[in-house]
Amino acid sequence: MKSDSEDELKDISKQEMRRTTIKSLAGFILGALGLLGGIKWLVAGTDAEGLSRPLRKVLETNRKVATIFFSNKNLAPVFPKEQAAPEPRLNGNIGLERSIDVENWMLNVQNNSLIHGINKSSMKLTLDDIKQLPKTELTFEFKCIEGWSEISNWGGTKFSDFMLVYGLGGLTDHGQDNLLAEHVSLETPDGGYYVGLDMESALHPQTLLCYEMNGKPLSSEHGAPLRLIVPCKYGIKSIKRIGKIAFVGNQPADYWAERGYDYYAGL
Ligand SMILES: Nc1nc2c(c(=O)[nH]1)N[C@H]1C(S)=C(S)[C@@H](COP(=O)(O)O)O[C@H]1N2
Ligand SMILES: [Mo]
Repeated sequence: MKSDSEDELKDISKQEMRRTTIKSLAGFILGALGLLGGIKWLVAGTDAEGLSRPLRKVLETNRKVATIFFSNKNLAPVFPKEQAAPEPRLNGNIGLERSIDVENWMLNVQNNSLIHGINKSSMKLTLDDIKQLPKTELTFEFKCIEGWSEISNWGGTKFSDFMLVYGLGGLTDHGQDNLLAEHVSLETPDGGYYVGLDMESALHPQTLLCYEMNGKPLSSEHGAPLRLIVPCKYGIKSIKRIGKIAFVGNQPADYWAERGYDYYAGL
C-alpha cells in the first residue's frame, strides 16, 4: 500500500524540481544578458564620458602622472550655469579681423617633445578630433585686465586631456624620465594674436579648449571654432580662434607681454 507520506514526498520533489528549473532558467537568462552586455561593452566600449576603452586606459594612466606632477589647488570659484550671462560682452578682435572658413579649419599642432633628445613632430586636427575628447563645462567669473568681469559658461575639453590623449609636450606615461615642455605657444591662424602660456597654467584643471558658449557653438566674435579659456589668468591669455599650438622649451612670444603686460597675467 502506498502511504500518504510517499505521495507527499513525490509532490515535494516535483515542486523542488520545478523551482530548480525556474532558478536555472533565470540564471541562464541573467547570464546570457550579462554576456550580451559584456559583448556590447567590448564592441561599443564607450563609458559615461563617451570614451572608447583604449582611450580611457591611456587617460587613466596619464591622469595619474599628471596628478603626481601637478596637484593644482588654486581653483577659480564656479557658479551655477543659470548665473552665466546670456550674451557675454565682447572684447578684442586682434587676429579675427578677416573671416575664416570654419568648416575647413584645422588645428596645427607642433610637438617639441624633449624625451630622448629634441623630437619635433606636427599634426593637424579637425574640430571633430577635439570633440572626441572628454567634454567639460565650466561657469566662472571671466576677468579682463581692463577692469570688468562677468560670469560666463563654456564647454570644451580640458587642455590637459588634449595633451594627455595626443601625448603632447612630453606628458605621457613614461614616468620619471619624462621632461615636460615648459611653455605652450598659441596663435590665431593669421598670427595676428599670440599667447604664451606656462605649462602649469596649461595643465591647470580649469584650463579649457572651448568650442561652446552657453551650450551652443562659439560665435565667430567669441573665437569660433576653438578658443582657450584660462580661468586662473586675466582674459588676455584666453586666445580666441586658435590656429596653431606649439609645445616649446622657452618663453614664447606673447602679444600683450610685448606691450608691457606681465607674461603670467595671474589674478
Ligand atoms: N584672438 C584674440 N583673442 C583674444 C583677444 C583678441 O583681441 N584677439 N582679446 C583677449 C581679451 S583682452 C579678452 S578680455 C578676451 C575677451 O573674450 P570675449 O570677447 O569672448 O569676451 O579675449 C581675449 N582673447
Ligand atoms: Mo581683456
